[in-house]
Amino acid sequence: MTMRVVFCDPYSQPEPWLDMLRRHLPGVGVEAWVDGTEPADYAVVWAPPQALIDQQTRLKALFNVGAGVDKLMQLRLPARLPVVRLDDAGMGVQMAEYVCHAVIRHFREFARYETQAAQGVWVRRPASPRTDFTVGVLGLGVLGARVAQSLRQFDFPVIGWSRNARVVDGVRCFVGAAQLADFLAQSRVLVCLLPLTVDTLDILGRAALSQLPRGAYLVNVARGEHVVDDDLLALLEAGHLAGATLDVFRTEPLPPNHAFWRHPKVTVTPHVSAQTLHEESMAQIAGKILALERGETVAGMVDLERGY
Ligand code: NDP
Ligand code: OXD
Repeated sequence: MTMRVVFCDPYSQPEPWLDMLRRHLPGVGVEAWVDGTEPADYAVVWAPPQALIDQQTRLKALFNVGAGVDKLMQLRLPARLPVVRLDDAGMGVQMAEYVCHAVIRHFREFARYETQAAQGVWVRRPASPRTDFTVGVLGLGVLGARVAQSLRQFDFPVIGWSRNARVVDGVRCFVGAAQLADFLAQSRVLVCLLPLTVDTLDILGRAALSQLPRGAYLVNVARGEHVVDDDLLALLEAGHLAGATLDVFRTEPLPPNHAFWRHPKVTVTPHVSAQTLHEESMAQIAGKILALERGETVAGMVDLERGY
């Protein structure tokens, strides 16, 4: 019987994705999922409805067209269903350039120089010492480790925090809740690259953000739900935090009346820090489908218990 793959992403047109999957899976039946589609062997999804899970009872694996599986974790998934997320697939380099840009823009005061230039003002500011400009990266997974290593290329001291002990070249690593306070106290810039789970929801509220050194800067490129918006705004107003670059929000698109849009210390981008690339992601997923068919193991398996 011909192998069948269904694709579902309520937020995008399916054709480009289907074309690429078909190209990488010749001889396989690839179709867009609609309510009532016959059970298939594999599903490739982003934020699918519960109906897909309920109706696709023969799936050998569910592939998430993204690195974060928080949307999938809101569904009722059969415990036996293997869930596979994107593993870099071209996102690492994008995340590295986005975060390095945000950190360097802050460190080198480029926003101030842009304002000066617009006013025709020639004023040099003293260079800041780099050795005590420590960047802390929350999450040392596929993307966090890549970002931490990219920041090291600019000689910033880099520290990282994860759930289990990690070794990342040139990065001082902190582990678990017990070492979070110590990690935060040393982070002049805090970069969030955690998955959204019950443990990391609201993690960047007043309690954690207050532990950053006065004048610290926040870069959130993970999920909006990590940050308690009002607490961040209050700490910016109080001058405890110097600013924030935010790519992700609790509600996306960010509502027009949200304070972040107009806040002078906040830079907003529309969830673009690392975009899912059609070609790279479909090639990776197709390769993994073929590997699973050969009985091999694949990277990026999600642990449904821990939620990432
Ligand atoms: P990974 O699963 O590879 O890494 C997650 C890291 O977070 C791991 O180091 C993990 O620790 C750590 N972590 C998880 N829970 C905790 C916890 N409770 N305490 C401490 N550390 C924890 O994910 P990726 O690097 O691939 O992606 C990270 C997130 O980035 C995604 O989940 C997604 O939400 C977001 N993302 C955003 C994009 C955007 O465009 N804005 C694009 C792509 C992803 P351990 O190593 O011990 O397991
Ligand atoms: C992802 C994302 O998780 O695009 O891949 O946010």
